Amino acid sequence: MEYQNLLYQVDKHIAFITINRASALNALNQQTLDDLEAALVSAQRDVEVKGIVITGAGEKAFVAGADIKEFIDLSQSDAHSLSQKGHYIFTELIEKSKKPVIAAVNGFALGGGLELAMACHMRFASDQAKLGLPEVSLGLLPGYGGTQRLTRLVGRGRALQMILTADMISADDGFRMGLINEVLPAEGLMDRVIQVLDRIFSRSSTAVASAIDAVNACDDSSRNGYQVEIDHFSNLFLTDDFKEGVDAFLGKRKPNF
Ligand code: CO8
Repeated sequence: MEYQNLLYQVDKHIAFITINRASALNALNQQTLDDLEAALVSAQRDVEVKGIVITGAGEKAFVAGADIKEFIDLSQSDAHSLSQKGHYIFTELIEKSKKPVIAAVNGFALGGGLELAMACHMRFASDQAKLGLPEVSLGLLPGYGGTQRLTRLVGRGRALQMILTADMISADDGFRMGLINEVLPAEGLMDRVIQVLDRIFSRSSTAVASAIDAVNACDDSSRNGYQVEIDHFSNLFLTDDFKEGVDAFLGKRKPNF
């Protein structure tokens, strides 16, 4: 598969998706969104892939937002379709992914870029990263899920402060408010992300997928999250991984999932 604006590489069970428009600070134009969708579908279909990392090319930016230069030609209905498309990719292909998805936030994560990071299951950031939802400074508001996901992650007061002021915050401030899992020196960022994924890969992938779905149910008003947990928990009793996990514990050995 040829991608115009991203790099896709699979190594040791990890699909690395690198948004590759460094000259535009990796802004998500429509082509990049198409590439991202195709790369995520490939990663989901590839049985060799157990986890996904999303990052940005270059040292300056993760993703500096949707491509503002494309906005000029958009009608209201184009903007609606594009927002809807972004929501589909971020929710269905990232947030609901059965394989863990980690954002390696290597620089500016602004607007649609922070929204992309927030759709991922975890966010690890370089100490140089800057985060923000600057859309109101353009006469807009976040359009790829930011009003909802930021509010869930950091609470209404802090979400509204970030959204209404349009100010950027540091990675350390993002860590303090629960937006960022860990802050690392830039040179150690990817090693740490790989280390975390390897740790997850040593666990039961079936249980991991169920846990992601149960946690997602917390934000899904159409489902009772407690019931989802009960159903997944009991269904896991039917799996080989459960038998292996318990057998390994009782036999005082490492499980072989
Ligand atoms: N879109 C298009 N081009 C961009 C973007 C962007 N979001 N961000 C940076 N660039 C381009 C610049 O135009 C510049 O290009 P050129 O060299 O051709 O002039 C190049 O990247 C380098 O940028 P700067 O020279 O501005 O670099 P600085 O270091 O001076 O500043 C900043 C870095 C602070 C990150 C600055 O570039 C900036 O403020 N960028 C815009 C950030 C922003 O407002 N993002 C939000 C966009 S809106 C959005 O994301 C909505 C999401 C929902 C969409 C829903 C569907 C429609």
